[in-house]
Order: sequence, then structure tokens, then C-alpha cells
Amino acid sequence: MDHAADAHRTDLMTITRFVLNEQSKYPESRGDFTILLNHIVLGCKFVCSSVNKAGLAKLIGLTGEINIQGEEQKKLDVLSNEVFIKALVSSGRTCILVSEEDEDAIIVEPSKRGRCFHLFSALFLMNNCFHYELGLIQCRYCVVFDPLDGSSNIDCGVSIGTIFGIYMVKDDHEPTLADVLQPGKQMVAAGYCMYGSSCTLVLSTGKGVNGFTLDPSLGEFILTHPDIRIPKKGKIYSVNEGNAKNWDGPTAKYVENCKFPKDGSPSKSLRYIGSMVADVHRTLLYGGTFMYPADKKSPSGKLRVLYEVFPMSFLMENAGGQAFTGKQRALDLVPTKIHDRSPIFLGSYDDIEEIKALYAAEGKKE
Ligand code: AHM
Ligand code: MG
Repeated sequence: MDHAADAHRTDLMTITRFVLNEQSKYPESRGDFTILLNHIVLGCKFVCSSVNKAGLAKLIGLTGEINIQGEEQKKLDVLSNEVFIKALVSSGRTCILVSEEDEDAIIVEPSKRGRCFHLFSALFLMNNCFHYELGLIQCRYCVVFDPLDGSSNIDCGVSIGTIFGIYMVKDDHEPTLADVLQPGKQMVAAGYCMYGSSCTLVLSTGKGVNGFTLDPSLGEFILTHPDIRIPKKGKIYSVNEGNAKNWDGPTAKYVENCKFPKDGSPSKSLRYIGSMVADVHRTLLYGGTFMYPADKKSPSGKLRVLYEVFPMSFLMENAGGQAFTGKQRALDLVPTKIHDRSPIFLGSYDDIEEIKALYAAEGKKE
């Protein structure tokens, strides 16, 4: 490779270039989404830099406060939450935010909501004549996010990440919880940023999934994983087996099939990091399943619908995989509270089909 020439490359596909290219396909687009995403990217870079120097800066450790999930908060969780709230509010494109770390939704104050207009054009038939109308619709965004997921892994240097999902509000009403208590299929974009051996941002705006790696020397996310497609069937399953004694029948049967396949195929490998972003990232790239099922102790599972289950399910489906709750397609769920939880099985298309079949068979027995 010619490193001298490489050092002067300015034609790299940065995330901003990529999103601008995508948005330019919509003539009515005014750049609001690009601005919002740039602020999310800024938050990711900030958190990445804090995670990298956490040990040095003595950020590792507990603040001593208990968060709304009843867990002790770590300093980095608190910092990341502040970073993303500030970044999102200052984008001037948001109206309501939901963070894992805050009990209540954050309604952005009117002066910071900004006003993003959306041009529309319509051709309609009236009195046997065609009419053309050009107008302006306001649109603003709701962002749901987990600022630093996998916090139990912070102190030992295992990959952790930020997860986000974005809804669009098309009119000028006062923001309410109803704007975010929407099924995941209504999201316009979702993604995660993984702070690991490299910093990787994976994004979908509803048409495929793309991965960008932070080049620390440029401070830019560069497209490194274009059009990620999850393998149709995988060789890995990922679950916290320590909960096995409390699993339901279909989960236990699926894991049994992974270890002792009856069709002569090789046993699957178990990989479980305990950090959703890292486990889902591996599942997207290598295929297989990631599960956080219901169990007798936690009938709704552990993971939160709005900012964990939905964004990851959105990415999985856009990469050609599936996401299932044990009862239904995950993206069809309608949350009733902002911190609702749901069981989740996501991954390769064929593997999730197998899990769906086990639940369907269980349903027939009942
Ligand atoms: P957190 O939001 O408190 O960090 O919890 C979510 C994490 C996920 O990253 C991971 O998939 C899961 O909890 C692991 O849970 P467990 O330790 O029960 O296996
Ligand atoms: Mg979390």
C-alpha cells in the first residue's frame, strides 16, 4: 500500500458524506437529519475519548447514586448521559428525548426545539382536474437512547456502547409521551456506537445497514462495513446460560438443539460478552442468535424496549435478519411506558425461524 498517497486521501466516505448522499435522494430533505446525526456522532466521539482515558482520568468507579433501574451508577454512565443530552438538545432538531438513565422523558424547551420544515408536494384529482399543491410541514425528531450500555463491563475494559433510535414528528404539537410510545417499526433510523478495540458506529436509516470506524488521526468515522448483511444461518448462539434454570420450554429447547443438534449438523459455539452492543455487533457480522429471554424471575426479560430492543431489532431486520419477542415481531410491540422491557431473540433469519417454530409448537400444546 502506498502510505504516502494514502495520507493525502480526502475522498474517503465519511459518515457525514454518506448521510448527505443518502438524504440528497429526497428532494424535500433540508439537512435536518444530517444535522441531528452530526450531533449524535459528536456525542459518540466524546464518549469514545472518555472511555479510552477513563482509567487515567479516574472516571472508573461508582458515583454512589442509584439510578432509576435500582442499579449503582458509574461515573462514565453519568457523563455519557450528560454528553448525549447536551448534544441532542443543541442540535436544535429534537423535541423529546428518552434516556435509560432518566426516569422521565426530557421535553426539550421550545427555544431549543428549533423549527425544521419539511417541504411537501402533492398531486391530487378534484372535480376531474389534477391539482398540484406545494406546502411546508414541520418535522422534529424524538431520540431514545442508552448512553452507555453494558456498564457492568466498564471496569474491566470490555467493549461497551451507546444505542439510539430516532422517531420523526411531523407536526407542530406540544411534544408528549405519545410521540415516543410508538412501535419500533415507526423509527426512521437506529444505530449503535461500540467503544471497543476500535470505535465503530453502525447505522440504518431504513435501507440497509452500514458500519463506520473512527479514524482517531482524522477524528472522522469512515465507511468500513458497507451494506452489512447478516448470514442467513449462523454457527453461534449467545445467551446468559446462568439463567437456564428459570427459562421457558422453547428457550431451553432451542439452546439444547444448539448443543446437541438432531439433524447431524455440528454443535453451535456459545459466545456471550454480556454487553449487548458487542454481542449484537458480532451477531450482525458473523450470524447466529443473540437472546435475552423471559425467565421465571423476570417475565418481561431484562432489556428495555425503546432504547435497546427496538434499535437492535431495526438494525437486524435491515440487515436481513429477524427479531422476535417469543410472541410477536419485536418491531410491532407498542410500548406503554418509556422503560418497558421485553424478551428478545434476534439474529440470522433461519435461526430465528427455528425459535419461532418452537414457540408456535409450545402454543399448540397449551
Ligand atoms: P445495562 O443497560 O444496565 O448495561 O444492562 C444491559 C446489559 C446488556 O448490555 C446485556 O445484554 C445485558 O445487560 C447483560 O445482562 P446479564 O448480565 O444479566 O447477562
Ligand atoms: Mg442498557
